[in-house]
Amino acid sequence: MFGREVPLYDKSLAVNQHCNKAVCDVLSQLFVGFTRTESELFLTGRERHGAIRIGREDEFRWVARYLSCFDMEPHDFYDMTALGQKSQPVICTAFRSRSGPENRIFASLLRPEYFGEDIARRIASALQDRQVISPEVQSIIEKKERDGGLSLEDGTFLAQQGCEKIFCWTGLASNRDLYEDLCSSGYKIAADICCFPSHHLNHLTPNSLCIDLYSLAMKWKLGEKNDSTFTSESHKIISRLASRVDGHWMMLHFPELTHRSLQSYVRCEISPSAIEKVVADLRCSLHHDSLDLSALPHNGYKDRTEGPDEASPILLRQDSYRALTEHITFVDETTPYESSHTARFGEIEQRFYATTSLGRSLYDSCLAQRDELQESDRNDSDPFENIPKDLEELVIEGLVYAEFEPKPGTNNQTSGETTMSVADLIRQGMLLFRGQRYEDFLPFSAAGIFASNLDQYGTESGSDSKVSYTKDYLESILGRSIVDSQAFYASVHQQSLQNSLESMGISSPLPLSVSPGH
Ligand code: OOG
Ligand code: NI
Repeated sequence: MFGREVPLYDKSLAVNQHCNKAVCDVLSQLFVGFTRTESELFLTGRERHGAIRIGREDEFRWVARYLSCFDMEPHDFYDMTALGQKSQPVICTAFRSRSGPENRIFASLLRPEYFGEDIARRIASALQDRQVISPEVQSIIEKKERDGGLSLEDGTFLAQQGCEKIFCWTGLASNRDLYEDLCSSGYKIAADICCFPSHHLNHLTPNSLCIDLYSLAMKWKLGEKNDSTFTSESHKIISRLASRVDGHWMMLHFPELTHRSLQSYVRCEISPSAIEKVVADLRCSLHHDSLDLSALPHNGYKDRTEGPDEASPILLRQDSYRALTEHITFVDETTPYESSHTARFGEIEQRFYATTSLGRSLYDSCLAQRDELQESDRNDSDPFENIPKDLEELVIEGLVYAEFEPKPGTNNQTSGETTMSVADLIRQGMLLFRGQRYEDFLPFSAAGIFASNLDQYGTESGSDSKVSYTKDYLESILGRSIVDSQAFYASVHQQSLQNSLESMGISSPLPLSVSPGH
């Protein structure tokens, strides 16, 4: 559906597939025995989240109930109204499954009370009669809630309605006066929500195995970088990646890999000439005429990647091509009025390790330091230097969540009492671990993405009395609880640690130098 709606998106998906293939070519030389079939590679590079923006509370609740039919539950509360200068008039959550978190919908709910009274009233009146989820879909959702499941036919119908109506772009707008007033007072996002008839997808975000390579390739194909810059920069990016990749990186990016499968690979080096060959192959596949993105209407690529720096494997890195200028028609006028709208962009993401609260505060302080340095135009120090680059260190310092398992053959080897700490067990290879991947979102990255695409770095509330929003508040709108993803990562960490220690025959007391820091 989205590929049909946005041709540039479809092409960017192809660029991502080619870049991921180049990364896998490198990986199969670094880990001899590692291979990916075309279809596995295809699935790896598909979309991982989409974003929708909703106007009314009851609409938000219906969307939540609809997504719950697909086992997607709201995770975490993001208050975009409280980001100072970067604020937007929305509060958000992300719908995903707890056990299969790979597909997510980031959903924003407009807060009319963010605006002055007059605008709030006009927004309410523009939205009051909209019905995006039809009575037929509503009754199937109710049936699912009653019966605890759906027939294949009903499930298929729900999915179809999603693709044919609920999340579709129509290009049909209404309430031109309101649209123009919202845009000119800096509330473009509100116009995107209130003046259209569906919960159209704002973007879909594919999964990259190397976001720097993808962003470079997109800039080249969009005509922002020339051939020789692409060649030399991609060589550097791939060389840095090759020097950084280890078994943990492999397990993070390919969750189906186990400790055992990693052991079966033979670890090798990759030579500069082999990297040259990977770059040449990538150039050749991207050179294909149908990937001449500069021939399609576009507004360029974003200036800066959101999230941590390239070397710090935590949380989430995101970038995007900028929102496209799309044709719209105001249809509620005697003579339909032709115009344009700029809101839908093309994001990309690469996910890393989920941080504990300790790790998250470290990240937040690095980010604040980076902003300060940028303001002062200095770049003589690296704001992310205090973040360890290696998973073992990140786990031992309690900065990220892991999932533990005992090394095979260590069952009941230790005699109950031990003076070894968890850190010792990790360092000696007795306790195996994998980093948990971060499955959620980052409000400041989202703000950066919103900002660059709206050409507005946030807009502070125009209301006299500032409301502060809480998770409870959104829960009351949803009529259900919001899952606390931090608690979930922490419980996987703790449980797997405890189970591993038990099966190794280690009973407490054991000095736990690794704390999940929740
Ligand atoms: C949502 C922005 C948030 C992300 O990846 O952080 C988001 C939006 O633009 O509606 O999708
Ligand atoms: Ni996004």
